[in-house]
Amino acid sequence: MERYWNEEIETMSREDMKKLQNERLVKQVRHVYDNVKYYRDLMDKKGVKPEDIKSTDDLCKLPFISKADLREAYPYGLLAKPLSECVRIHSTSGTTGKRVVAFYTQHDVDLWNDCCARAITAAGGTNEDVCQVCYGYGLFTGGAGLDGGSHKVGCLTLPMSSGNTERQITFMRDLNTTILCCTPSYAAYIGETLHDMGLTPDDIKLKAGIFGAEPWTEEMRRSIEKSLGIKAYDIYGLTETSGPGVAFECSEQTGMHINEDNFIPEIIDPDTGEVLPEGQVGELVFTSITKEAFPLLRYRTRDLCVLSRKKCSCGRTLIKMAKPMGRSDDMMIIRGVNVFPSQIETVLIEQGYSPNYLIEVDRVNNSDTLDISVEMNTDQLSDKVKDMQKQERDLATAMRMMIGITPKVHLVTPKSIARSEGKAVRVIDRRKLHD
Ligand code: DLL
Repeated sequence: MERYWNEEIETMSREDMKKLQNERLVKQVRHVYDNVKYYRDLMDKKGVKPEDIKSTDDLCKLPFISKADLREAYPYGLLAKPLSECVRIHSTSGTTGKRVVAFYTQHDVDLWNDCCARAITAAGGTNEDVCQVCYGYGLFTGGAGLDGGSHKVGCLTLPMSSGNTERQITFMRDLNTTILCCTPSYAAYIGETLHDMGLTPDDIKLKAGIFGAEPWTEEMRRSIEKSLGIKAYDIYGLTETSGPGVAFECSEQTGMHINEDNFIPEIIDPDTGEVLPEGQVGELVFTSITKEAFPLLRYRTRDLCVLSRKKCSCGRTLIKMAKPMGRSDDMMIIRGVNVFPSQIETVLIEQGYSPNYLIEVDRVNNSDTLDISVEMNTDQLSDKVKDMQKQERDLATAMRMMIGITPKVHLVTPKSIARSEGKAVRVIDRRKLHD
C-alpha cells in the first residue's frame, strides 16, 4: 500500500491545490515586493505591481530571475527577512563563477525537511528504517536535506556524508541500513565496491535508494538496482529553491511529483521565455510560494524537462516532472549536432559497459572532435588487439545511431577512470579553454 507523508496535500484535488497556490502566491509576491529592493526594481521596470497578481494565471506577468541576478545580488541582495530571523545558509559549489548563497529561517528549514520526508515516505521509509545519508554534509544541501527528512520520518539516521566507501559498506552491514541516500554515481561506486569486497546484495539489508543531484539515465537506474538489490528512486532540487525535495519519485518510478504546495513549476522556451503547454520540453522555472528568507519568483533553473498531469498509480495528484535531461548548459554542440551526456550513457549501459566514462571535446583544425573513454568490465578485456578494435568500432557505431555523429571510442582498463563520491564530472570541453 502506498504511504504518504502528508496525504491531504499529496492527494489534494486540482481545484483545491490551485486555490492554495493562488492564496500563497498573492501573499508571497507582496512579501517579496515589500522586502526585496532588487525584486521591486525588476517588477517596477516591467510595470507590474503586487496587486496585478491575483492567481497563478498571472504568473507570466512577473519578471524572470536567473543565476546572473543571484550573483549580482550576492550575498544579501535577495534576502527577504532580517538576518536575525535566519538560522542557516547553504551554497552552490560555485565551480563557474561566484557562489550562490541561500538563506533559511527555521520555518524554511521545517518546510524543506517536510519535502524530504515526503520523498523518504514515497520510497517506503518509516520509523522502522535505517537511513544512511551519504550525500555531502556542509554547504551542499544534499546531506542536510535528506538528514532533516529522515529525522522527521523517524528513521534511524546515519549521517555518513560521502567518501570512505568501504567504511560505508561496513556500517551498512553492521547497522542494517535499509535506505541509502547519495548521488547515483556514488551509488554505482558503492555497488561496485560491495562486489569488490566479495559481497552480494544478499549480504546487506538495503531496500531502497534515494538518488539525485545529477542527471542519471533509466539504464543507470537498472544497473544500480541490480548491483545493490534495491528499488532506486529519483529526487530533484536545487540550492536556490532550498535543496533536495522540490520533487520526488513514487512507486510508479515514472517521473517525480513536484511539491506544488511550495513550488509552482512552469516550462518555458529557453530562447524566447514563452510559457510552453504541458508535455513540451523546455526550461523548468520555479516560483517558491512558502519560503520566507530567500523566496525566488520565476527562477530559471536551466534544467530541461517535461511536465505531466497524467494520473499516477500511487494516488498522488501532484504534477510530475520527467527526469531532467540535463541543463541547457550541459548540452554540447558538436559539429553542429546537439549532444547530451545522458545519450552517451544510455548507449554504454545498453551495450553492457560500465557507467564509468569520460567525454572529451576539443577543436582541432577548426573541426570539433569527440573522444569517449569507456571503462571495460573485466570480462570485456581481451589480449587480442583486433578484438579490442572491433569492440571500439561497434561501440562507436552504436553511438552514431544515438547521437548522429561518430565519436572516437577508447576502451580503457577496469578502474582506470576516477570514481565520484558526489556529483560526477563526465565532460571535459577543451574548446572553452581555447575560446
Ligand atoms: O543538487 C540538490 C540536491 C541534493 C538534489 C541531493 C537532489 C539530491 P545544487 O547543487 O544546487 O543542488 O544543484 C542543482 O543539480 O539544477 C540540476 O541540474 C541537478 N539535479 C538535481 N537533482 C537532479 C536529478 C542539488 N534528480 C542542480 N536529476 C539542478 C537530474 C538533477 N539533475
